[in-house]
Amino acid sequence: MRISRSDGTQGIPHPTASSPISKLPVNLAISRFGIDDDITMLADPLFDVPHSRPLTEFVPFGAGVRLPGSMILADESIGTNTAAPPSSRRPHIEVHPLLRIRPSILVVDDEVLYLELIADILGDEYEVLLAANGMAALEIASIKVPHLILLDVMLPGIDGYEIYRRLKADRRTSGIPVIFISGLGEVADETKGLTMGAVDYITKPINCELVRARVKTQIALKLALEKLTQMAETDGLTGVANRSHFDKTLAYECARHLRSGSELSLILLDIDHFKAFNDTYGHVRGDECLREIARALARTVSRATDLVARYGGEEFVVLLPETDLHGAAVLAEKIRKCIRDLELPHRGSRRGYVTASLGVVSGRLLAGYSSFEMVHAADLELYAAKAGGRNRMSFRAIDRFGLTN
Ligand code: GH3
Ligand code: MG
Ligand code: MG
Repeated sequence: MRISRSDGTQGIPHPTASSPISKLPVNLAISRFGIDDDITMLADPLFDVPHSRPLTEFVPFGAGVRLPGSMILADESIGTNTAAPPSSRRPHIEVHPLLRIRPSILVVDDEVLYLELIADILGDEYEVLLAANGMAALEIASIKVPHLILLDVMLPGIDGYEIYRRLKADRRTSGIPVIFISGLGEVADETKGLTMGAVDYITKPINCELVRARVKTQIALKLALEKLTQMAETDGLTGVANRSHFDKTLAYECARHLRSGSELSLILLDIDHFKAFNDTYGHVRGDECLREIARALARTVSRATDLVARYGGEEFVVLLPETDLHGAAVLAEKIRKCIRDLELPHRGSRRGYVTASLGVVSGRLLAGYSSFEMVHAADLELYAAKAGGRNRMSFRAIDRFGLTN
């Protein structure tokens, strides 16, 4: 049992080295409970967490400072996963009930007094991250993906407008709302910021209540939008990703793998004799069975970059980026066994339990590919698994997606 304790100086920007903030400790720990790879994060000197491991400092020296008591929601697999498209790759995260995750806000200003003042205004309600220059802001934003950014327009070197453009050009940060803060109180300046797409504009000298109120509104909007997005991407019955989200992610991953030249794998899974299951036990039990299978899949597939989705009816897909055929086949076999070992009774199947068949394909993509060639190839393997007697998998390496027609 241990809690990681680091003295916050590691992340202090040079200009604030003498600030009282630098002398306060930051305490963090990440813990995994149980076998499901659920992640629980705690940040408090009072807690001793079993199986915890220290969180590596993600803000390089001189780049930024994290306030004492702030909570970090980041695991190496999430926080540094530059390939992850928004919201699709979040592993199941459970937050200790004693410590609710607070929305995070990145404040960017070269004036240390303003950094401290805004941190003071917002620190009680939010996790506040601070950056004293534009490059540090871009780095922290891409790693932490805060809920909101307060961005000073007048920064040395790259100004706030340019930082804004770069944030919007990066897929990892483009969805973060930005409020500009500026001493330029002219209508033209404000109009420029808002026209670029900033959600609000605050002028210096700042008013504490105004900052609090405007931030509160934008955070509420952001959280509501995140919830809506999550609902739109989730299958209502099983809770895993839905078909439309899978289609989008597949297209994204195919394009990314075409550029990188690395291998992409896909598992297509179909429950055996499911019509007979419904006929025997009714559709309500059928639905419960689908939920059980989805849970088993989510448990077995643990990498943050993998995606489990319901393809339709009693078919599921697992998309495995940067994975070769060997890795995909090992996982598919683990899934097959896990479903069989659930021992869900099925009188309509000669095996007596619910089983599934799986088709697995892996390959590299060539220009001119169609992402659905992959699904089609996995479908052929699934058909082979069914024809071979069900409760099994069939796999094939295809290193020339794009030339299969
Ligand atoms: P096979 O082993 O060849 O896959 O046979 P099967 O019976 O599983 O395949 P078939 O395509 O004949 O039947 C699929 C069944 O899945 C039919 C349909 O009633 C059932 N099903 C599809 N979606 C749902 C659902 O959302 N809930 C329930 N309860 N059943 C569903
Ligand atoms: Mg089917
Ligand atoms: Mg079936």
